[in-house]
Amino acid sequence: MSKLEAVIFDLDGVIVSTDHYHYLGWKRIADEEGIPFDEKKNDRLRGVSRMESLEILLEPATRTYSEAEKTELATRKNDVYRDLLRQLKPGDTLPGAIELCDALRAAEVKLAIGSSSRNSPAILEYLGLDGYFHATADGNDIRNSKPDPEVFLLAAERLGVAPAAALVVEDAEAGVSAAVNGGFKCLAVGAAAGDERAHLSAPDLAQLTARDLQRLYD
Ligand code: B16
Ligand code: MG
Repeated sequence: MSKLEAVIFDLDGVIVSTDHYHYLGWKRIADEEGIPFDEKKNDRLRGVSRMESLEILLEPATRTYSEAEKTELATRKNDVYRDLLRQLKPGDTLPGAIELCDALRAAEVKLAIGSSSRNSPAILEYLGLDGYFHATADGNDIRNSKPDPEVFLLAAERLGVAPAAALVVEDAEAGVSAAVNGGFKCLAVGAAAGDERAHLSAPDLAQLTARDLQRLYD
């Protein structure tokens, strides 16, 4: 059996709470278009690509949208979201995230980001974390977003670690599916905590030690 060699962290909802900014961005578009949208619906967008998120948002729409209109809506949402991201600064990480990363690093476990977001590089830069992770893979690098495992497989490949020796940390149902589909073990946090497919669940990363994660591979 493999020992834990790497942890691949999802970004939005695991390292940083940009999920609320996504909600505010989509909510603005939904309100302008007269489409019902709430936090519960927003949970379905976690880990899902921008255009697939738009398709989910448009499900209750009373008219059809052309491809050009969809592109315009997604661009408008991203402009609102990018504006909100500018508030981020070093330290704006979720409770326990960096402490756990530092402890894993001290235990010589490799660290990666595996995110669907094309805005990942900007987010990591605002947080002062560009260069902190040993590898990153994000929405700019992949064709198939979660629940396809592509982003996590790419992150593992960039680390030089086999999926069986890497743990994925996720806050999204689609992300837990991606981890399982890729042959990774999964720690589910936040909105995904309690997902029965996960190997461990926690409300956030604050209560977890590096040893808690290593124990899954003993
Ligand atoms: P963008 P993650 C995901 O990030 C978000 O959870 C999801 O809500 C978003 O639609 C997706 O990134 C794409 O984001 O529009 O910035 O490219 O959770 O995979 O880190
Ligand atoms: Mg997420």
